[in-house]
Amino acid sequence: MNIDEGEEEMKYEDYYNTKYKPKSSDLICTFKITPCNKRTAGAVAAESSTGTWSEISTMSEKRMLDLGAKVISIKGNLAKIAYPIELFEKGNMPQIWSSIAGNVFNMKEVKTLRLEWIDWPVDMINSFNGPKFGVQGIRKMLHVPKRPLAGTIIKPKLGLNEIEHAQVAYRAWVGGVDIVKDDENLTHQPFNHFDKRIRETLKQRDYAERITGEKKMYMPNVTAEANEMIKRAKFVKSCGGEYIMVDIITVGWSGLQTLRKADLGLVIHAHRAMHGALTRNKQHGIAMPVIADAARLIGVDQIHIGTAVGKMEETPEDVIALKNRVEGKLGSAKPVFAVCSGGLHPGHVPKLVKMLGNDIIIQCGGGIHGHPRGTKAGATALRQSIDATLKHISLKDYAKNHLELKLALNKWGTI
Ligand code: CAP
Ligand code: MG
Repeated sequence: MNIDEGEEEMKYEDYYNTKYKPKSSDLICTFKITPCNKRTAGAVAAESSTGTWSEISTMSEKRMLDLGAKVISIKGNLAKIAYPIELFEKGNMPQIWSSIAGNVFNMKEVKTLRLEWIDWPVDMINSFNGPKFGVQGIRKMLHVPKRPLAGTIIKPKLGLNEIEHAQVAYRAWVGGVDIVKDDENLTHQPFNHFDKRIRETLKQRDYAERITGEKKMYMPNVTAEANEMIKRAKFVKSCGGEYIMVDIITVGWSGLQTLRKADLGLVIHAHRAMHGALTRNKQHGIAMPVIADAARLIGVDQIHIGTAVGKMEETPEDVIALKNRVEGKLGSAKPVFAVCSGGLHPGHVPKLVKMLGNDIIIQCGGGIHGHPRGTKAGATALRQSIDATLKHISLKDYAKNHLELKLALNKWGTI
């Protein structure tokens, strides 16, 4: 640290400043730090703002600390750090994360570090596009004002050709799902070309809409290099598509911002493949609400939040907190539609609705395509389960005169 005449050598503890009154324009992070004390929290504040490990001769200590982040509180292993907004480039999510979620995770000063929560200042929130549609916009597009939406993922994840893919989608739509999506790793493979898949599947969507009289949606996966994503999204739009899905972690904040800023008028579904590498360890990494905030500010319309009852590792408390976060107040950003997916089948619906309410999209992959009578019956069983739940009839009773649901419960049970 810089040592003016007679100044003491600067220390990480200098970034600890509980007398600092955060401005409303500050961005405030809550970190779980092990061990958590003035030095370690100060080190996180320094390294994520203006400081480094040594005194320097290029700036006075006062200027470094004035502009720098301040540790404003330590409670147990949680430290709150306030960042003057001047440290960031508004509207630049990659830069914000390079600061608050960059080097700090690898510093020897801390044994483990987890970014648990961000309080975003309005100026920062307003520097992003935010969701274009959100929950109400999607419900309006689908003409489904209240009930949970039913979705499926074409399975197997990979391997079907374009025609087979489209036929499975058709069967799911006529069986009763509202939304069909590509799986997270299906993009443009030798056995399934993007453009042909989109054309064939949207054709089947149109047939399914005519047969059922219901609005149906297809979510093609546009995950790719940013320019290619824009090209693919424009192609989806040119074919009459209304939705795209993107793997937000693997494309990164820059890719997602590029896609959103293209403002193509398409609903953006955020798949979070790879999030577990960041979120699963409760001592080290980044909590999912922080990732969801960033995706929402950039402007996704729906996002996976987990299920607590399916195949992925998460607690009901985490899933409920995440649901509350994605639809809760975040400046003027629209509420984002929570997507429950991962090991779900029709027997899970009552528990999901009880835990999370009706504003959820229930997606079943294996839980539809693994139905004893096949995809169409699996989709029907999911809709029957949703109908029973909304009518407050037990699935067991409803299954007495709904064969598809009965067969699903025989195979997978209910909880
Ligand atoms: C679910 C899924 C989803 C996961 C993602 C899969 O398929 O398509 O990608 O739900 O997890 O590939 O596993 P199944 P999360 O219905 O067959 O399990 O929603 O937790 O991000
Ligand atoms: Mg998947």
